[in-house]
Amino acid sequence: ATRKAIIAGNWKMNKTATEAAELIDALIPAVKDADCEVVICTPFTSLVTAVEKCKGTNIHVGAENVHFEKSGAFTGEISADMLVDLGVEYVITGHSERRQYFAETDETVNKRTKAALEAGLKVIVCVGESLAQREQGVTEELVRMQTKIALGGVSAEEMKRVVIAYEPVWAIGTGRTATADQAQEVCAAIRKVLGELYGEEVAEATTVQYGGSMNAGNADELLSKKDVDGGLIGGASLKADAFGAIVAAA
Ligand code: 3PY
Repeated sequence: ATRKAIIAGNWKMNKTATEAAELIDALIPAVKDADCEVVICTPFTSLVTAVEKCKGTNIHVGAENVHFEKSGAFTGEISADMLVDLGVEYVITGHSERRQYFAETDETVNKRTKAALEAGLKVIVCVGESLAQREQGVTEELVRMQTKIALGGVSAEEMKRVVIAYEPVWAIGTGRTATADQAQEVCAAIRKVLGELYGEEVAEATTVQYGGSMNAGNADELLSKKDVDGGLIGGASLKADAFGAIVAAA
């Protein structure tokens, strides 16, 4: 693909801040020669460490979630301004684990995405179908709808800071990966929706990642596809050598 490829690690609920420091020390040399943009999305508790350690390196730091209100009585939540103030650059919205376990809906994904963009963050918006939905043949319709709702009210200008991650739910943390052709098909469908919403220029410029058990062994083939512009990496992002190999493939 001609667009900027982004390889982003999604650490999920892994690594204490102490462990994060050790992993980042190993990641820095492993990704320093990257041709793509490299991002690590860590738990909130590791963000200060990550921002500090990644200063002056080619690693960009992101959070895994953000609340949509600016401040107030929302016990336990973190606002976009709080992330920006720490020096955090990216945030993931709508990961399927948040949809599945934390009552995330297309509407709240949209609210989080808009709040994050308004605060100046770059946003990795996740969409993807379940196994039942794929088997019913509604993958494309579903992903089109998720993408449209998530981007409601987002301007073409703001799209410069939006990345879409296609993550089939059946491939997340299961070790099952979509085939490169399946990934290509849905990433292309997402780009088509972006074209309908924002025009060809924005659609062609937007990074669309694949996520779901991407690893050092399958990254090459997935990333060789025309509309697959990088990856959102789960388990393999927790090992410096595996993450380094995926980055090298991009
Ligand atoms: C996975 O690879 O399992 C992911 O969910 C990446 O976000």
